[in-house]
Parts: sequence; C-alpha cells; structure tokens
Amino acid sequence: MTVFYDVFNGDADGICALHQLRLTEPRASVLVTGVKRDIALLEHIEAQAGDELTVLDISLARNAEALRKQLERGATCRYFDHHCAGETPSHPNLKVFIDTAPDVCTSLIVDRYLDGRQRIWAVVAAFGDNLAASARQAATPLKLNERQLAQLRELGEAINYNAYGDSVDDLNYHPADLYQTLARYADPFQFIGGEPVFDILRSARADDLYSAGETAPRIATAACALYVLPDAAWSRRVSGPFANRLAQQHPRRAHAVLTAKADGFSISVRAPLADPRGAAEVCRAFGGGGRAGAGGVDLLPEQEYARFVAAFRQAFG
Ligand SMILES: [Mn+2]
Repeated sequence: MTVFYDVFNGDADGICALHQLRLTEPRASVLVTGVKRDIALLEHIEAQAGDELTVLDISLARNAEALRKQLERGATCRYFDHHCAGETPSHPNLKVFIDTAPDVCTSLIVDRYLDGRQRIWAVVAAFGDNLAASARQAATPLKLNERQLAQLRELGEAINYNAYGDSVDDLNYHPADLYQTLARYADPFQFIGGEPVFDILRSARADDLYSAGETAPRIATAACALYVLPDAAWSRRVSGPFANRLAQQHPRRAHAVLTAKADGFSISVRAPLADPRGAAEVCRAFGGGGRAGAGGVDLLPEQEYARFVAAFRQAFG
C-alpha cells in the first residue's frame, strides 16, 4: 500500500505550502516536520517502493543524500523549495520545483503549480516569510482591502513565529498539530475570526517580545547594543525576532542578542540596517556564520563571553 509522506518546514511557508496542496489534493499522509531551523527532515523517513513524498521548504542541498536513499528504495518525490539547492539530482521518480529568486517563497512556487487555486494561503505564507511586497502582489486579483491584508499579514507572522525555538519542546504548538488545526479551514478569515489557536499564537508572540523588551541591555551605545536573555523557552523562541525588531527600531546600531544555555550562550548578531556589513565575520570568529547583515553562533562557551563582547565592540564601534 502506498504511503504518502508530507515533509515540510514548520514555519508559515512550509505549513501554508502543504495546506494549499492538500486543499486541492486531499489525502491521508504521514506528517514530517519540526522547528524552523530543523531542515534535515528527509533522513527521518524510510520510504518503500511506491511510496510518494512531497517535500516543502527545506533546502535540497541539506537533504540530497537522504533524498537519494528514498529514491533508490523506489519512492517517488515532488520537491518544492526556494533555498539554495546545490546540484539538483536527476532521477525519473523525482520532480523538482525550485526557484531561489529573493522575492519568491515555497508557497508562491506551489501557487504556480496549482494555477493560483489556493492563492490566499500563498499570500499568508509570503507575509510570514517577510516578503510583504510579493504577498501584496500575489493578492492583487483577490481584491482584498487594507484591513484584510493586515489580518493575513498578522496570521502569517503568527504562524511563522510558532516555529522559532531550539526544539519542538520550546514551541507553543507542534507544527504538525498546527497544520492539522489549520487544515480544517479553507478560508483564513474564518481561522482568524473563530479559531482560539489563532489568539494563542498571536498573544504568545506579543508576550515573548514584551518579556524581551523588559530586559535591560548589557551594552547600549549609539553604535551597538548587546542583550542577554535568560535560559528559558521564550528566550529561545524570541531571540531572532527580537534582534530583527531592535534592528528596525535602531537602524544605525548593531545588535547582539545572547541567549543563556546550560554551558554558555547562543547568539544572534544583526549589523546596522543602514550599513549591513560584518555580522557573519564576527560570528565566524566564534564558530558561527551567516550573511553580511545577520549572523549567529550556536554555542559560545561561557568563558568566551568577554572575548566575544570585545570582538563585537571592535567590529561595530
Ligand atoms: Mn520559506
């Protein structure tokens, strides 16, 4: 008997991409997902000959080896994604829909695949993936008013926020459960207006940002600021979004948000939005990485704290 596997990133883009497909092609499937940062999902399954995989919003580069194994066992796979793919394998049982353009997310790729049949969920996802201009453009034929667009944006951001954390234990809802709740709604405005889960998602994000905002900075100058959040689930959820919010509030300042762990800190670094350079470089010196404007370190040992602070101040004044 054919087993269907739906393998998807736990963020808004992954969840809404699957929702669009399953509204159009309903089927009972095994759901494989996790926190936003957990993208090595294909290695968790052992498909058999004839099984069908649908993979959404996780980098093919990171999953290439596991994908090869599933195909070798005789499974078929449709792969939709917008992250860096590396070399795309070619196999008669594999169909790849990848577009790495910076204004495209996986739900917009699925929207193309479905000829726009569940467009409104692609709009929600694009807002959640921080692609507001793409979301508005995709929404044009739907003739929504500003208030409706603002509601869809809030929904996308709330679903997306739920996926932040180190492990699913940190999350308010396991992304598979959140998908199953969402799957009962073809109309996002009914989810927004009548589903209690939406209110919980929305207030969880506001509460976490409030708690972070109450934290006093360890350093705050005109050029840079550094915060240390406590070892708590809410800190692990909010650290990246909090760093992004600080960057928007103070575009000429660099920010580091450290989150305490048992044996040290994880770090999110944001270069000034007005001059987005140097974030990855600082992080690389401590075993992390990233892009010019945004970087991170998974674990800074406790005794390295002073050295990191010195390097951060040196880099950003
Ligand atoms: Mn995405």
